[in-house]
Amino acid sequence: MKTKVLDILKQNKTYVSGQELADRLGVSRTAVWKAVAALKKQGYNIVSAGNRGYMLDPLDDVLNAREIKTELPFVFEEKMTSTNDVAKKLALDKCAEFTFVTCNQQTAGKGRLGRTWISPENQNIYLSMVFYPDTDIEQVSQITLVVGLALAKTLMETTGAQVGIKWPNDVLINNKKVVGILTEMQAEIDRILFVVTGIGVNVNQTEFAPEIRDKATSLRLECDKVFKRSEIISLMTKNIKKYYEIFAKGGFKAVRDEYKALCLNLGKTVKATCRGREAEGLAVDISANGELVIQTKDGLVNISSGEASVRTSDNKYI
Ligand code: BT5
Repeated sequence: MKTKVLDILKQNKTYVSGQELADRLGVSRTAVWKAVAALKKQGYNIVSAGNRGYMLDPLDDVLNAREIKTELPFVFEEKMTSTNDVAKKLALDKCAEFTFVTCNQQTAGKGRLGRTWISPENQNIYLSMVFYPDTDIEQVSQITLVVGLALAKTLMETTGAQVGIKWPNDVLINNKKVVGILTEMQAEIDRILFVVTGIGVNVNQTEFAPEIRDKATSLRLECDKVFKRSEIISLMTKNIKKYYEIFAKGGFKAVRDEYKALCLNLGKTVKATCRGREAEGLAVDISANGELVIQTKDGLVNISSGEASVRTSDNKYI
């Protein structure tokens, strides 16, 4: 009943009277009123105006299991500590490949190297997907690049904005971070048990904490529009699976050209650090293994993981 009321409200961009809903569904107006009250409790912003009836706020962005349209298996919960941690538990129980988990809020969102991912409720996407790669351990870091590419493509398609990838794991719009990616794995010496890649997308957030205000942004801030997280999730999970399958079959080199075309580092001066080693110079290539190739004053240096800040045209490092 609730679903049917919601479907009708979604189809109509304007008010639908309680009587019309009752007639179409063959129930009483009280039953309609109760269904609307229950939907509101679930977070749907249904406005009611006197005798005009009910309307679903067109800017509504409710994320729940029902709104996510996908063929992939997934778990949704309102709140999780970190979607990566929940996905890792599922992977230990051998869930299907491409299972994803997502929620409205993380209470312990993680960045890389023990950093924090700020994860306020009901505005952004927090999502992790499980993979069982049949590759060498050295290739696992390439999964971050493949997922970054899938995300950049998704956001370009969704927003039409100029989206770029900052090697290895950030997706930026206007030089500000809109997506962060964290890949974790469990492995034995010669066997990968599973890989979990977590993605945070700033979607409708408009205020950022002072410590990240200068470097973070959201789709809403950049495009001046409210986006529906469920639609982005449907598309991004499809794209991640698509690009992962290309990678699983053909290796990173199969997606390298597409990655390079969107990589912001290339042709710019970069400062890279990898486990305490530093390299500075012109970023000239992304290798067939996904390494950042830097022309330093001492010759070419390949960096396989780590950070790489990029010098922008106004001489700032981002
Ligand atoms: C990342 O780390 O960018 C990886 C972020 C991965 C987050 C997802 S959310 C779903 C899944 N579950 C998790 O627990 N994590 C993943 P890193 O490159 O280390 O960047 C972290 C830095 O980005 C922080 O130190 C802040 O400076 C900044 N930051 C934190 N929260 C941010 C946000 N919401 N938007 C933009 N920047 C942020």
